[in-house]
Amino acid sequence: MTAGQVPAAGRLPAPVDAWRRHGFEDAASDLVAAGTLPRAWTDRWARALGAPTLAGPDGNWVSAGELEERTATVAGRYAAAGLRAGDRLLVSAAASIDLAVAHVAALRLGLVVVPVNTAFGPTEIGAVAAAARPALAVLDDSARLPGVRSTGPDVALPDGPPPALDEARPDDTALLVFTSGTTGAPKGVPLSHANLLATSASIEVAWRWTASDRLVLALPLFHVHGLGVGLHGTLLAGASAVILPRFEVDGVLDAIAVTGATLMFGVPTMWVRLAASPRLAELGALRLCVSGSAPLDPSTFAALEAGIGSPVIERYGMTETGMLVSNPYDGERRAGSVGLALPGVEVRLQECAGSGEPAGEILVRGPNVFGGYLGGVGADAFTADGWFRTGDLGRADPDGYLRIVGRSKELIITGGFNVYPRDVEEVLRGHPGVADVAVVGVPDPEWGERVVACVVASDTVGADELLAWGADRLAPYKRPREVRFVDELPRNAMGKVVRSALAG
Ligand code: MLC
Ligand code: AMP
Repeated sequence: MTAGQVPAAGRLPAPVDAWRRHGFEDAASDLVAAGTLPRAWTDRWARALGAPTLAGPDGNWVSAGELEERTATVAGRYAAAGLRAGDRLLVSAAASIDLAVAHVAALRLGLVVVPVNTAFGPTEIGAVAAAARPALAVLDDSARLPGVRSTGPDVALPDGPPPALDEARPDDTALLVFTSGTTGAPKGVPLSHANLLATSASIEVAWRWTASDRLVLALPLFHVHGLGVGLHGTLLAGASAVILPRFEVDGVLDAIAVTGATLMFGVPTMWVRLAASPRLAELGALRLCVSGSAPLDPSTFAALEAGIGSPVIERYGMTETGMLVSNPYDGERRAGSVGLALPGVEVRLQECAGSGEPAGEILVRGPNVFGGYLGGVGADAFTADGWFRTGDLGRADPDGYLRIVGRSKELIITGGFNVYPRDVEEVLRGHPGVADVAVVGVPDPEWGERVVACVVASDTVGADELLAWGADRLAPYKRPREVRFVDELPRNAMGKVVRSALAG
């Protein structure tokens, strides 16, 4: 990679200019002026105490005033349990109002929330806990994490005196998200209050999110999509959300009909399933549908547009950066493109040295971008002049619309969940019948990519045995769906496995 090379065709327009053309006028807008999300949220609540904020599938609404009281009470319980600002709270449970309250209460007290995938078994959640050292865990099932003090999503701990609230500073860490590392140990991504606020404020502007909007939130609350975009954005806009414990096509459509929802956010697998429903046209009741976390196939985009009557907005983001690029609300929503750099975000493409390709690695900068991994690992993730290297490869259309054309990082995205090939390879290599293995993502119409293990066997071993070995040791979404036996793995001159040759 050479520094500073910006191919003319890959230069994206200055974000404010681009958005001004699509109706975003406030060039001087300071996205992080409110300081922190808890401050911004409580300001909003105070202005409309009776406004509905969150409801569960039963349709019972929690008002802004009630949300303020419930989060203050739970924050008081954390404090009475000995937790102080800066302490870490590990959170892993299905989405619910209680869970949202537990999360917002933690941010109001200045705790650092460590969200963990509910599919993680004891080994995987244990590895995160060992790295995060939480003072307390909020768990759907305490047996998942023995040895760590825990409570349920309702935080049914003794009440305590009212603690100081909403005093976190913009630079304080609010979220610590662990992505699996290819080195085996989980890699911590600290996101500051200012980072989270910048993402929420940027999409509020870009998607014209207002207090009259109502989101169907069927995403898990342990990733930035459900948490940082869905929940935080709803509360910043003073809007409301129906929180569903899991995604089901009919459950989402019923919730839209019953609650008069206006927004739905989802990963492409959700949109593929909705597009196949005979009830697809019911999504036409919404003001806006947004897809992200993985590429939306243009054929799905077209099927949705035909069925709903208007095109979805595809957007692009990352845990480390929050939201980066989005198709415009007004103006063309282009299939196969993630759109324009969001307000406040700078994007550029850096050509791969000598590749001769018009595509380059996507580099980003802005108040939404984190400051670096926990413990200073992965410092090469930033260029010398402070741009974050996303590991995604992009190409810009002449008018600045960005297309994601591949990844330079070894990552499989299945149903919007990230699978790091080496984590799965390590598990399979532990089987005595496996001499060598490469795990790849194979294109799949529903999941985007499907996890496939290419195995060089050292002994007589069947595919079923290896699949069962993986099933005993890996969260369901990481498990290989297929084993392909090969005589040897294709390697380049450096001895590195050529994964692209296996992923067909
Ligand atoms: C579930 N399974 C998966 C899977 N999800 N397998 C592969 N990939 C996945 N993502 C497994 C189940 O355990 C089950 O295994 C089998 O697949 C079928 O289950 P299902 O009932 O059909 O799946 P379902 O529970 O409906 O889950 C599908 C889904 C879910 C799409 C609703 O995966 C999901 O909520 N995805 C959202 C992920 C997300 O929020 N990503 C955001 C990351 S943030 P078995 O073995 O029992 O058959 C990010 C930044 C950004 O990327 O830009 O947003
Ligand atoms: P995560 O680490 O879970 O936050 O996943 C971030 C990754 O998801 C990005 O680096 C991209 O590879 C991918 N991603 C997110 N949105 C999109 C999108 N709209 N199109 C293609 N890839 C996406």
